Amino acid sequence: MNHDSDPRVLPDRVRQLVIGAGFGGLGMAIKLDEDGERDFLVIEKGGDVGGTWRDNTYPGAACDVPSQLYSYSFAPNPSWSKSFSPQPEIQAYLQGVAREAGVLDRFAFDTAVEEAAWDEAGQVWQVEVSRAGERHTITTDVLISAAGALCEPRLPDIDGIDTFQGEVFHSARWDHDTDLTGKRVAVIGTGASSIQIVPEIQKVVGHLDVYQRTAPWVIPRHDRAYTGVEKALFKRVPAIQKLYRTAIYWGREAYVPAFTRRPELALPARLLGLSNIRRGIADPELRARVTPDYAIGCKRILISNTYYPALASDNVSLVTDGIAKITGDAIVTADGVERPIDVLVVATGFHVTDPPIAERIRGRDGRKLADVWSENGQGAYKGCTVHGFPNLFQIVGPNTGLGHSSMVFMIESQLAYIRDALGTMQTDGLATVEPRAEVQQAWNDDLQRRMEPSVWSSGGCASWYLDEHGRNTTLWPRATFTFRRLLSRFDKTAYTVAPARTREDAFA
Ligand code: N01
Repeated sequence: MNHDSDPRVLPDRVRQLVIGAGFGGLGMAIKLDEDGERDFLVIEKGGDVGGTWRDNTYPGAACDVPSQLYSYSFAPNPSWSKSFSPQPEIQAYLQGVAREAGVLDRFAFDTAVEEAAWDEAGQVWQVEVSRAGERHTITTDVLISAAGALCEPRLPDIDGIDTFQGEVFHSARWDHDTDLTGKRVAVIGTGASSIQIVPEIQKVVGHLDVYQRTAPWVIPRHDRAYTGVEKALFKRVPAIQKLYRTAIYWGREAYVPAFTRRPELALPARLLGLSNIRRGIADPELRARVTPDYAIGCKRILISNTYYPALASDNVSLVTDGIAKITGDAIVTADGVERPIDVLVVATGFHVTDPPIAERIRGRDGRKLADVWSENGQGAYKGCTVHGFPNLFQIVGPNTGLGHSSMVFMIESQLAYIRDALGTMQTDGLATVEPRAEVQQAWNDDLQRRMEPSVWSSGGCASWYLDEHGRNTTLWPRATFTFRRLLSRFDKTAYTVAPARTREDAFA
């Protein structure tokens, strides 16, 4: 089926249905199109492409991976204004890539997946979607979830937060109608989002309280604008831009052993973090309160030159006492101190180890993916496929996250794997592929074994990398080039496959 005619009409059947239009879903659409697949549909609950880069519009939002690397290898952008791109540039980049690829006619925006259920008899997925209050069922041979790991805000469960009378919003749902000028504002959380927000809003608020539960490690941000000469060279001599990208890739990859096997190798980073504190803060007492008491790298390492100076400003208070409750107009800490505020910003992260999309996917025996994962934590084969869920592929699935390099590299590795899987299904006349249980188990056992010496396990911190069982089900514990190699070919022998009833029935 071709949707060129009217993308607003949802089809009844497509060969591949992709969930999400962020880096993963958009990349998949472009590659499917390149492979000659025309009969696919991307379902996106938001109104545009971009995923996390569409949603996170808070002041100061920017990437902490250089954009030469944090961009598709097949769509270099010679016009990045600086080494670490601000959010609006990344969002504009994704919009431009989507437009130029000519795939947007197969995107259904403002459309949410309600439930996707595997139909064993028909060997297809039945996907119920909703748009503007209307429900529609789409049948698809292959379901590709690119719903994203950092998409569903995690709101803090603090006594009384619902009774707060002022403005309250999550960092990923920034309320641009709220003018912070001269207001008393509180930010809860000191993660990657918060440390970008705090220096920006400090400039305009009347007073800012920053609630820190755990001090993050923050090292300097080596950011700079690209010169006109550089940009012109990137445009005229693409090989030079590729060289930049390659150099950044290998520079980042050199950090891997310090995270995975030899945390002591991170000493230079620790020293950088400590000197960043000294440079940004003069007060010894404040310095002590922002100094982390766990190994660097255990939580995501943050980069900023402006966070510590902002904390040291006259109109900012760092609050390290635990939050006891929130009243109609104030935050009360465990020591009984009440700090009145007008606006509350919660920068408390996302549902990563319990992705909400898993609540909406039902496998072969009718069980929800979330229920299967609730037993031992989320797990997949190659971060991509799951036993009991035939013809389901995930992009940025379990244990594919990174603390040191670009997720786009991981996404492109998964795109290659999925494309090869689809190609194999076509050439071998297969209706279904499903990873064998023992193969998936062995994959995850190996991952968990590799986690043991890592700083994420031994670094002495709690982090969103770990699930409720204390297992790291989010990060990839090896070199990223190893991930790419392992996913370079679809390994049919790891799968239970079912032939199509007729050649025409084959996924083709
Ligand atoms: O979220 P986080 P984030 N009471 O989970 C605190 C990516 N990202 O949105 O450390 C009080 O890191 C929590 O405290 P603690 C990046 O991968 C990338 O900042 O758990 N505090 C922590 O300080 C990043 O890692 C960019 O003790 C509470 C904070 O809230 C990921 O997104 C930019 C609390 C949450 O930090 C998430 O970052 C931004 C409570 N009840 C984000 N609950 C780039 O530049 C939580 N906290 C690419």
